[in-house]
Amino acid sequence: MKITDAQVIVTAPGRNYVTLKLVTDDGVVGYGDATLNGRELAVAAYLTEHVLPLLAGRDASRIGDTWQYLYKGAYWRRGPVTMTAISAVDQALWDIKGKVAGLPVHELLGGKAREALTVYGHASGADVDGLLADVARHLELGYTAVRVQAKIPGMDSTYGTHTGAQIYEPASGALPTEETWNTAAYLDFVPAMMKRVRDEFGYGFHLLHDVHHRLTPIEAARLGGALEPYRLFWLEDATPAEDQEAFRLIRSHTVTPLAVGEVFNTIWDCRQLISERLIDYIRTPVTHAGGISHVRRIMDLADLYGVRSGCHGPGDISPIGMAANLHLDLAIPNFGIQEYMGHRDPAGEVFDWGYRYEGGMLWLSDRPGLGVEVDEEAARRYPYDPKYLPVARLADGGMHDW
Ligand code: GCO
Ligand code: MG
Repeated sequence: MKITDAQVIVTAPGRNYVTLKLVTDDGVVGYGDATLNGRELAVAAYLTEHVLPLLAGRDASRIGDTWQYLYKGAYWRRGPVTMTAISAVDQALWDIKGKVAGLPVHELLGGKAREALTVYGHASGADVDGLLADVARHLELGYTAVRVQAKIPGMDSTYGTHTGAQIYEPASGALPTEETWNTAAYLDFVPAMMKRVRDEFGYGFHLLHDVHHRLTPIEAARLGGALEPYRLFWLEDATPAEDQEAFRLIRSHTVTPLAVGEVFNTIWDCRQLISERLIDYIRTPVTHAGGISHVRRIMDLADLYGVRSGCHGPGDISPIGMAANLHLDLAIPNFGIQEYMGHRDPAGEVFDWGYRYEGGMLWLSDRPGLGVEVDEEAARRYPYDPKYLPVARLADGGMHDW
């Protein structure tokens, strides 16, 4: 079973997505998600120029060997662009293997370890009242876990919040928009926001919050302590994620559970955090960290240390990458929770995905492979549309972490 054709599909149905399509000599088609928000064409070019020529004629059944060939063979290891490209190949090969076997990928990973996957949804608001209305909406929809964010008073805009019914879209503008960040205002606001949420809705559901890497370790320690009465499921990305040792300081001050890892791309980024038990949830998704093959190794390492999964699942991971997360989630022993934002219209015109939301959980269909099909004609109707994530500056103009 040889790879005879390969193609990179760039399309923007609601937002940009990069998809790798591999075809075998038997006509089996596999898809992989290669979307790296704001840097889409770097991965598309990496695949087209440096990976596809190496795949022609390779045995599509040898997923592990192809992975090692692309990882070790490049000499330049790791990094988001490389690891997203390798991930796309890995996903497409798992998709092909599943289709050839007539089995969903989770069956190839050992089969279901649970029936469905508990997800958390995103509630947000332009103020706390707006947030409360959105939390109520999520609870009515059956969510048992809700991430809460609201616009911080005194700041012009706050990342991760939306006002309309559509899910929020982090990337906007042909150039990055600039947001002004104020740590003191944020640290005062978040505990008060959490109190309002618990006072209104009680403790019968999980509450999560994302800091987007904006605090120093001691600030994060203070926030974690201040949030203890509200019993968070997790506090996410409290500090810039590349500084693994920072978590030691946070950990020594608070029992609020910690999650990190959506920007990681290999097991090496997570190793110290996991083996020193500095975190509770590892968020590295299939799309950005070498695919199912590599993220499975991360989750295995995490399981040894009692760390559970909480894969990144924003709208900027395509339905293919989302499905890949879900197949892995379904099979691993240490599943924790799955982020679920959904996809903006008209993504459904291009991608036909085999999972559905019901009762606070995502349910995978029995479709073989990853279970997502791509309508290439529809993809052509939505050409690439350059968009960037915003940047954060302080009031004095200095760049801030995010
Ligand atoms: C999350 C996130 C996202 C990211 C976005 C970047 O937890 O879902 O932090 O909103 O910022 O995916 O591309
Ligand atoms: Mg996040």
